[in-house]
Amino acid sequence: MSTLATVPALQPARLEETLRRFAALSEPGPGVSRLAYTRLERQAHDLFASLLAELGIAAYTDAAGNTIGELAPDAEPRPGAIGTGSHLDSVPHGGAYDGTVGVVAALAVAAAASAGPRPRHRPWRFVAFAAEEGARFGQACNGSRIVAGLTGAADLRQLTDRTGTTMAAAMTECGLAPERVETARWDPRDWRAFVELHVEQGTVLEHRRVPVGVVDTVSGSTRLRVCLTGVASHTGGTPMDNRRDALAAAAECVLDCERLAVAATDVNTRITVGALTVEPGAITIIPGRVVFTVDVRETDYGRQRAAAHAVGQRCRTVAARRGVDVEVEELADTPPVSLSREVAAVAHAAATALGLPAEVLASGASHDTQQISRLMPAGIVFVPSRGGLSHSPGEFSTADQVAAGAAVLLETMYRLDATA
Ligand code: HGY
Ligand code: MN
Ligand code: MN
Repeated sequence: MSTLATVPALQPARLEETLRRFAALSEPGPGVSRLAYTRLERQAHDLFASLLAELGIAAYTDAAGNTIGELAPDAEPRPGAIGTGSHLDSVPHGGAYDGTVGVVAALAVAAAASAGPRPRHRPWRFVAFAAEEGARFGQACNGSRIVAGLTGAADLRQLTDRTGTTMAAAMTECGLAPERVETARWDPRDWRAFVELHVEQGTVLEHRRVPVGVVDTVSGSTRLRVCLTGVASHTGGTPMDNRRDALAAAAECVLDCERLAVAATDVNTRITVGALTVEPGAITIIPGRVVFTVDVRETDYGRQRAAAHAVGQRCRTVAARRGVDVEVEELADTPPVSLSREVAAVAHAAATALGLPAEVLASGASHDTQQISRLMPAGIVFVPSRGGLSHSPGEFSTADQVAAGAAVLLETMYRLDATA
């Protein structure tokens, strides 16, 4: 790798140390648990702001909980800021890299850029988005959806976690201002481009032994909550031909979801039941009520909607045959997006200039940049994930892989800065 490897801020050991500091801000393990709009997420944002402050970069937190720092240009100014960053919340017992790698790399870029000597013609913004994971409230990318004007104050009062706490209440509890999130919106005229570094959360780069990925398409996701209501009754006294077993019906629905995805014509159709609750949940009671979530992913919106519709239909057919009531609720729906070819080309050229092979690929996971791409040209650079594992304590990327990604990110930012 070129001279960038000599940049102190990009050294693997330093990046790994910062990753460890963020990973320590977690509920008890295994893995990292730092859910959206919790005290721990805010502590992570405070750490981000303090690390920027050490570089002389003042950061502010907006009404939605996004934390943003800006480095002013030091050369002939050009209109429109460029930005980089990612999210600091995690799924329960997730990994130390999902989101955090992009924030740590943004800090390294801020350190390298503020040290110079290369000129900067645009404001450079460093962003930690709030509440990117849908694990708690169902909807993903909330902080970035808010800045993109896709989620407003009214929505925050509708989204609830499994305890019934609304997102608005959780935000208020964290000292944020859900009723003022409109003030957090970004003006596209104020921006030139945005680029995010993220772990791949898949196996393409590892299998092809390529250190850098450049994303062309980010999958969309439709998220459903299915409630099946049967009759809770005695497991001994109730004959098999006189049951309305909600869990047996759910089990059939879960397998049908898998069958729909496996039978789909496109490998990017992915359907998963990730959470399921059973009531009353006792060994001697036939389950009366089951609630489960369905996550439908696709790189083509037509297929995504068709797959989500097919899931609902299958659940209704199974429920009708088994005499069980069914409700299918849509929790969130985000279309797939094709990211900016311009930013992808700049990132690819940056990797090449550093002597790093780069591969263009789709992202199965959703990302904040998916929302930001509605406001400005935006791109995502991937680093490999060991075994493709993510949303798991086993999530891992080597320090050298993270350092290579951060170097590509820095070079990409300088190239975007230099564009017209
Ligand atoms: O769910 C996702 O794809 C992302 O990790 N929020
Ligand atoms: Mn992520
Ligand atoms: Mn994630």
